[in-house]
Amino acid sequence: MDKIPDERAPRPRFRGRRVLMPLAATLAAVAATVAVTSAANAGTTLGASAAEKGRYYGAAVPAFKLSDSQFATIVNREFNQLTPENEMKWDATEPQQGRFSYSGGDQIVAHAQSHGMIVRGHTLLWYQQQPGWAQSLSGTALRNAAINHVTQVATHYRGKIYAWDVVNEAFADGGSGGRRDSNLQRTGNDWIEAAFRAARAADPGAKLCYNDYNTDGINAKSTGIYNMVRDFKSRGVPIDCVGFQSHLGTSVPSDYQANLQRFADLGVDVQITELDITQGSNQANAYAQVTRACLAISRCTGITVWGVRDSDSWRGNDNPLLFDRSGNKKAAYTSVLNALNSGTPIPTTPPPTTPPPTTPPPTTPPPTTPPPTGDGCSASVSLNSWNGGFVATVKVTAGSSALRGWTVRVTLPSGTAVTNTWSAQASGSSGTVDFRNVDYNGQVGAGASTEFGFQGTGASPSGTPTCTAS
Ligand code: G2I
Repeated sequence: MDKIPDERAPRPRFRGRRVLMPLAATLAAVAATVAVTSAANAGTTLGASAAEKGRYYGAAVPAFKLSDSQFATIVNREFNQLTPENEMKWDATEPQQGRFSYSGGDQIVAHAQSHGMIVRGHTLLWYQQQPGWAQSLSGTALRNAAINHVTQVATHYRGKIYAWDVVNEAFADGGSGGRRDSNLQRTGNDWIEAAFRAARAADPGAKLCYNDYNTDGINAKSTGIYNMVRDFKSRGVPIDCVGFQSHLGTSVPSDYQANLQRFADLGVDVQITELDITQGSNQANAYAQVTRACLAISRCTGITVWGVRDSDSWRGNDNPLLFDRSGNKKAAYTSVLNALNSGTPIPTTPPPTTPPPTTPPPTTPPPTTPPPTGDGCSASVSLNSWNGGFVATVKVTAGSSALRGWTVRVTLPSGTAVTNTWSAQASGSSGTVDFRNVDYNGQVGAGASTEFGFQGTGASPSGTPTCTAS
């Protein structure tokens, strides 16, 4: 049986009991209790009922609405997970390159923590909601900026995020099953795995998810994502979960549960991340179907609705949420609560007895001695290492003459392998590796710099790389 749901979550407090243990222990313990005491313990709120089934039930919230008392009352009463609706997106967190702004996201994290709720981070990289400066970048500059963004934001929130939507909406709609064209995609097909590796390095305790929409049934798009996840798992790219946004019309695809299950069978958790369903005669029933599908899958760890009241929804007049514009519970709400309370409890895996790791990974600071300047260029490496792997960012600086091309030689410790390189061409994957410039970054003005990066498994390289102009 799968272990549910999470050994890494922050410490939540659920209604009615002070809990000072990790979410997994909490939820599994609660589920175990429920298994023997049955319906007498039926929860009276979405969060409490979901917790009894070993899940969370959450909502997307914008920071500014937390001071709306009607909104906050519902949020605090009903949910045990929050997702910032916009506050952790690239345009919000890095409005100018290298200048980070965390106020909105911090506010939501603080609210969640003080109310015993966990946080889903949304989202590190997305083709939309990019700051203007990123929209105008391409190639190496964009790749490096994107990886830096992932590293900085995930580091800022390290230890506070249950799961990150590392990459959002990277697959195309329609029948191709392939990637969506975007500035990020044009930096190379490996941009998604580079982002996941950087996120893992920055916050090894967060679950790392891929998140998308129109993936709720078995179709070309969800199958494209399924193939990517299978490939990532087979190559050791760190992915832990897949988010299904589930912005639904009036019905739920008949193969909704089967689709979630096929992903779970790949060895990742699944989560419903942005649920909303058009109001109509089937709304309450459709909400119950989604709830039951999640409860039927042991690796479905929770559900998030994309807003609280219908007036909070991004979907105009669809009225797709669980509370009406006055904050009253709708029929859909009751339907979800009943489905949560009547669902089968999760198989009761005993709570983990060892606490989750709380120490951040060792981060090796960049070397402080200036690199050698022979041969017309120099290279310095900055490392983000963790137990078993690393991300290296290498800065190549021209000497007093401009470069027309460059090669950086790195000696890897025995047992270390390069698994992924961007903005350079690697001569091999182990031992002494030469990284040559690619077309767009060979020319570097006198005294100017460019960057490339690589990721690897095993111990990180420790010596100073050499740079040769060509
Ligand atoms: O579009 C619905 C969702 C689809 N999946 C990814 C989600 O991140 C996305 O959420 C929506 C938010 O609900 C909207 O609130 O994403 C939109 C685009 O980021 C959000 O709208 C934007 C407006 O377009 C901007 O004009 C506005 O500045 O919200 C921004 C902040 O209020």
